[in-house]
Amino acid sequence: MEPVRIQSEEQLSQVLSQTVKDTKIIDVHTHLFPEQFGDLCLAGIDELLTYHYLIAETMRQTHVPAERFWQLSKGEQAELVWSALFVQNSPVSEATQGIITILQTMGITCKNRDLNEIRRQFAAMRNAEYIDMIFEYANVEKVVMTNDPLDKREVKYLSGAYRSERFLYSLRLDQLVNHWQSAAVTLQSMGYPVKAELTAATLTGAAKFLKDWIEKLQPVYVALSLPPDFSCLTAASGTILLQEVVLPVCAEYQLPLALMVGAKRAVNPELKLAGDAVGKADVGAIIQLCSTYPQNKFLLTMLSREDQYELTVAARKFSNLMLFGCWWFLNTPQFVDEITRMRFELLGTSFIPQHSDCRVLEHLIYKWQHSLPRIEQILREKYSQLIKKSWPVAAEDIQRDVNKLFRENFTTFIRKS
Ligand code: RAT
Ligand code: ZN
Repeated sequence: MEPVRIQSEEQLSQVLSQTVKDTKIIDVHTHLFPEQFGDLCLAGIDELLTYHYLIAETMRQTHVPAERFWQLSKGEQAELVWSALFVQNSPVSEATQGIITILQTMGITCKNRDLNEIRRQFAAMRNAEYIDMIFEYANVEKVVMTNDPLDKREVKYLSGAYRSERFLYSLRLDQLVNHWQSAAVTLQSMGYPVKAELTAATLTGAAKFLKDWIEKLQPVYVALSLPPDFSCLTAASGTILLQEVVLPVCAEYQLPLALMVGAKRAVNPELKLAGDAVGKADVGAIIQLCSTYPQNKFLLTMLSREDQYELTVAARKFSNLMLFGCWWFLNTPQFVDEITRMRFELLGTSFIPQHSDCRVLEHLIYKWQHSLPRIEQILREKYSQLIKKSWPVAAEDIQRDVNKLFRENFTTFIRKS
């Protein structure tokens, strides 16, 4: 049967929205954990309010010293955030609007802005199907976790036999690569024959650690965040570990390396997780990696707005480079719109438009509800231009494209040959 051509703007909008609704998302980078991971599985209003994005904003609106804030219990911290950002001020920032989106979607009322009332409503909803319900609201099928066996709180769960179709492993190497001195001590305690100095035996020991965890977890990719000043040309221990250990092991196992570049860690260490900032990085270093290691695959996102254009052009040149997401401070309406538009215009549909970076389960709702309509709107404009120029656009074309953007570009990229 001939595919049905879309004839009008109205029909286009209807088919596109329905297709987006019908396409279950694979969320390629989150910090979520399943219930089996005990206290690492975060959910509920107090966890939502103590998200580090909101803590940073609270510190600007109150005069509470950071040290005092960290002495408070989780519930007290949540109360302070609520009062500072939702009662004493209007929740206009992206992260505060996210909370409002979650409340509205879940049908939670907050007429008197009473946090206890909201807590009661959240508690009343918790049941065995709660996680299913949140995934359903967000239209997400699978999420990729961020897993670090060098994290003391996490390793006990990773050592078990947990496997799930919904929560996929990724092996995060920030501790190993960016903090080798302390990682070496932990590796020694695990029985790996490594030293602080990067001797040949130490590099072999680090590679063995990596291989053991790849075999145990079967991650969908290996991941690493890099500072803005990352360069392949330095003799820093991180650069050596990346080139001598991580890239060869990734190539051997045919695993993509996800690089997240441009976070300036702990510019205000008092704020802990909330104390990281951003710096412009060097896209030249990424080009060098992609060309020097053609047998490796790179998933890539950069944090600085200023890097986005160069990075998108770089992606045109290397098929082993897959861009993903508008990361962290770029996950705001303005930047999602700007960056996604540019990517469509320079890369067609060959990129992964967004990931959520959720830390708390219900984040899935707002992160996707805020970005999806923007991506959909840009697509609508592009199809509309095609239709106006008499190019045949069929529902099947739209389904193929949307499926690639939210699922297949990722599943194809991680597939082993
Ligand atoms: O977005 C975040 O929550 C950041 O703190 C980071 O976790 C970042 O996404 C990362 O993965 O390093
Ligand atoms: Zn993250």
